[in-house]
Amino acid sequence: MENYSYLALGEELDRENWVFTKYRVTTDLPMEKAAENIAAEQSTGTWTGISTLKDDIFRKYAAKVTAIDGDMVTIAYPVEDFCIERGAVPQILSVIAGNLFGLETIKGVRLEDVEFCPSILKKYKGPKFGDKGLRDILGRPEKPLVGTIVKPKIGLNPKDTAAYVYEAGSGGLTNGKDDETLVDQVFCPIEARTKAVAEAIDKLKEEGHRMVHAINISTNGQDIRDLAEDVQKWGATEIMVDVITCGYGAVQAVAEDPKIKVPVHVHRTMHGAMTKDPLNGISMRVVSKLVRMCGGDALHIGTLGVGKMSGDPAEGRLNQDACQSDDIPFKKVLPVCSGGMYPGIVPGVMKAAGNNIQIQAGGGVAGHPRGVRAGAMAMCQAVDAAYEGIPLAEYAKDHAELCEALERWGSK
Ligand code: CAP
Ligand code: MG
Repeated sequence: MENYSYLALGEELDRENWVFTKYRVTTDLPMEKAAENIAAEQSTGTWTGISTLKDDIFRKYAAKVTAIDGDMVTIAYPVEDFCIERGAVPQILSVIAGNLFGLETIKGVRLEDVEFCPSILKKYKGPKFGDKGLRDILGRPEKPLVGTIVKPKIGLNPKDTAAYVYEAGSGGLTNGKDDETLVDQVFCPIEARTKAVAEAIDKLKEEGHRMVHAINISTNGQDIRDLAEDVQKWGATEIMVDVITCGYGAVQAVAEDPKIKVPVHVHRTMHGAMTKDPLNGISMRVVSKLVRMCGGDALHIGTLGVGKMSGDPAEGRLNQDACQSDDIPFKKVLPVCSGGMYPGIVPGVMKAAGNNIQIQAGGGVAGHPRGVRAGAMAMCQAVDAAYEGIPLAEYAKDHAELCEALERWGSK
């Protein structure tokens, strides 16, 4: 039994055949040792030398620590370690983000990034619609899409949900969505809600306004595709999946279903459990890359340090890049900036994230002093002002709804 070394510092590996990962590691061990522990545990090793690990197995399947820069460790995994034919994210995650989090010798480890090789990417289809597809549906080629989350997040019945959507669309919003905790509760059955919202959206269309509303279908793996097909039949114009609670396979199953012909909005509720700690967990950038592979058309990326949810601007930009970069062969995911949005912070978000985003406000629409329609108008006015480079205070002089929103919440 021999003890193998997983260190290959400085070795240049072929990007066609290796998956590269970056981990931020906190440990009392020498960093090289800690990095080797991770590479071993996640590929051919375990806590001791083993008689069954032969040279040829090690040579073909062992991960390699190719760089250490302070607390940042690069580990490359041979493509053969992944079961490409089944193309499954669960197996990928068990390799790049599995047992390593529990290792006693590692005090903290955060998977910061992953770069997949072409043979793995080829097994995924990416978004059916992507940012451009969504914009085409809505006839809005350049300005940020402006949306709302129906609030309160639970409690409204189908009729009141539809009335909210109609008011929001009448105020100019392009997107509506269910909240992450609403699926098919007794107070708001999904069939009745979907049909009522579809009627509201049809009415808006007759009046000349295009809008989509994402119905949350987050449910068990064995049911989610059927539910997606059902809500589409009942008139859904978009579908929403909570990716962390449902799993990437759920997004993929729905997005790759050829019968599904509406975009998939991906919510990331519970992501904070793994993304929030800077020294432990999994970065949102990794989540974003996997969602894009699995076919999400729009994905929450945070408000780049401006809204109610934590998340710094630099991380937000990395998430945005994962949704939008040109270096992978998929359509681009529309980044969604949501969480504590209100008109006064719209320019800050657009300054940080640009125009190719969906800006969304729940409380920042429903909390307007004159109700949902005025709240929607105020959000659209804020987006128009920022798009045209006009300060909000000036624009508000002849836009009453924006003026009222600024009086209520201010700006920053
Ligand atoms: C926003 C929201 C979203 C958050 C999630 C909420 O509502 O509906 O779920 O955006 O955060 O319930 O908080 P408000 P993230 O506009 O009323 O805040 O997008 O960061 O995952
Ligand atoms: Mg929500």
